[in-house]
Amino acid sequence: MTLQHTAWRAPGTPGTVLGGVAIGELSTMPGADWPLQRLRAPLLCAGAAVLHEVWHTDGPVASGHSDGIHWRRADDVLWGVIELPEETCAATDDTSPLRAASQLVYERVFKLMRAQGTPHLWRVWNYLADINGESHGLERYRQFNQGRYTAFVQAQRDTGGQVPAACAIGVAAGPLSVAFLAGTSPLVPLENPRQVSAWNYPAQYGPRAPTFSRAALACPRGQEVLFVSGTASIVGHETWHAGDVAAQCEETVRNIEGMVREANRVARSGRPFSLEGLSHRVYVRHASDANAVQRALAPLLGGAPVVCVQADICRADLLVEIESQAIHPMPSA
Ligand code: 3EB
Repeated sequence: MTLQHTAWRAPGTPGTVLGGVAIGELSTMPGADWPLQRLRAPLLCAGAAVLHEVWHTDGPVASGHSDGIHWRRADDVLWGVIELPEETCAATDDTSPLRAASQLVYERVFKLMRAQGTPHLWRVWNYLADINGESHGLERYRQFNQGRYTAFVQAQRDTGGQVPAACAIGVAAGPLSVAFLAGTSPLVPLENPRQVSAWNYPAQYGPRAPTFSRAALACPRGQEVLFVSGTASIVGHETWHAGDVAAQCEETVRNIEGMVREANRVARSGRPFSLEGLSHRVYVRHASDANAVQRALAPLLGGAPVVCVQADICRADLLVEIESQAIHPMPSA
């Protein structure tokens, strides 16, 4: 099978679809008969109200609904999407609804992965409402981290090291929304020498550290995919350039560059990964910063495809976050 990442402006595409995401701010988001994540956030630099990004495959697919997860399986890859309104999750004395919802979502994902024989979680896209809001005495992003961490522990999975690439992003409203790619083969997790591993963040960032790798290489049959996780202006474990969106863009790109370098030390697909060869999704906290972000990034990303979305970042002092990916063919044996 092959996996392609393409963007287009209207639903409907040739080939077989594994799954995808619709990004935009329509009151009624488009539907699909394949698992589609809805990222309910304003597009900042597209000529359309809704943009689709779709993973294609050229082989046969199996689909299903399990525990609220809409999934599709093609050969050695599983794509799934789950939306869970946290209101449906009961709070207890020490568990907020969001924390409970986060744990439940990941428990369901791990259960499906076991059933499908795709035990390796490659990449996760997490979207939650009001990510910087506080309730139950804790910022909501930190509640999400608690629930995610607990699910990893209970599934007897690594909570540092062999963990997926990911992003965790805030939207105005809506259910907790998680999309994931899992596979039959292990990923190669990558860490950034400029940054403390997120799973090692000190307790000042919350009682449980985030469970993600800075980047990962995954190998669906015949291909090598580089997933660079959501990346921000963090050096060591600290936010740099608070209040300066252009400088945050530059620091973020330095971090992505670092990950591209790490990837090329271990990549097996031959042709090196490069900043210009990645496709990027940029989350901008303030829509009014969109032009400044585009001006800062244009000379750095060398004309690579960029999609800009207005969304909240998981630290209140971060103004921008960028995630990137590229798919390379493996040289045939
Ligand atoms: C950071 O570097 C920024 O919790 O899954 C980036 C990517 C971030 C993933 C996650 C969070 C996550 O800490 C935030």
